[in-house]
Amino acid sequence: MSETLVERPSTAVALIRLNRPDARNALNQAVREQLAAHFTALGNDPEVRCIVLTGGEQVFAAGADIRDMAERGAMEMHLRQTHRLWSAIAQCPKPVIAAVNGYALGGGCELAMHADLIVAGQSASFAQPEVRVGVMPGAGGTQRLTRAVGKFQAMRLLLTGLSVKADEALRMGLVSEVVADDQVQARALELAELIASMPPLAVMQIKEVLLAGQDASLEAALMLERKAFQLLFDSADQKEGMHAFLEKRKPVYQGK
Ligand code: CO8
Repeated sequence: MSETLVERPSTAVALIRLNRPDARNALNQAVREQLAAHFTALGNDPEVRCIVLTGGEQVFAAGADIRDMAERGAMEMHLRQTHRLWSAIAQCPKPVIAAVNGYALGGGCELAMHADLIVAGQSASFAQPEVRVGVMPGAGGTQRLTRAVGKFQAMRLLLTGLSVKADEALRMGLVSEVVADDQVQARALELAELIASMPPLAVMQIKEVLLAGQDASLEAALMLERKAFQLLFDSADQKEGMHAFLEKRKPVYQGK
């Protein structure tokens, strides 16, 4: 049985499932390689308009695989070049929704933060406990967490390894929505279908500009936004969306 599974709940929505329940979905190199391959393939598939990532009903992911790291040296870790695998997820042009039940710890929390939306179950918990095992986050935890929740909450989590439950994570800005535990996947898929019904070129431009703009000056980011906004006026979907509104009918988007 593969450690990650891909399902297609509909033509436009793909669901990636982590499948290492015995190790609480800990991320070993095989899982990271499979995730990179899935996100690359689905990102390139013109039929796919939104991707949901889940660890199932019990646990999202308990972090990088500690058994696999415990005896490694610095050069071995360096030569793994795992940042290239994480980049494949970060660079996915389609919106990604993390559906989080249970623990999202360490690399698991970092994985969730690679998504564009996070839907969490009421009992989900988030933490960056790397400091408790002698290291620190290595897949964006110090940076993406700070961008999501600000310096003082990020420092609290990163320096202590304390975990936050879903409601607190929502208040901090670390998750998008909290729902009942048994509704997480259903709600993530519902949001995915809603996003998939939107014009895909506009959706991808919004994602690209929002993420690139976060790391640019306001002036540069506003220019990125303006250029992307103007670019969309060359799309058939812009004409369709506006004409459909004026003609009081439902738009039919083609991604062109
Ligand atoms: N790595 C490897 N195995 C794990 C991990 C993990 N992170 N988490 C759980 N497991 C395994 C356990 O060893 C155990 O295996 P076995 O049955 O063979 O003994 C099995 O999963 C079940 O675990 P528990 O018995 O502990 O289950 P509980 O339900 O009691 O507890 C917890 C679940 C709370 C998730 C607990 O297992 C735990 O605290 N896990 C470790 C959490 C942690 O510290 N995560 C951070 C890891 S470091 C990290 O993520 C660095 C990220 C850097 C990314 C960049 C990489 C290049």
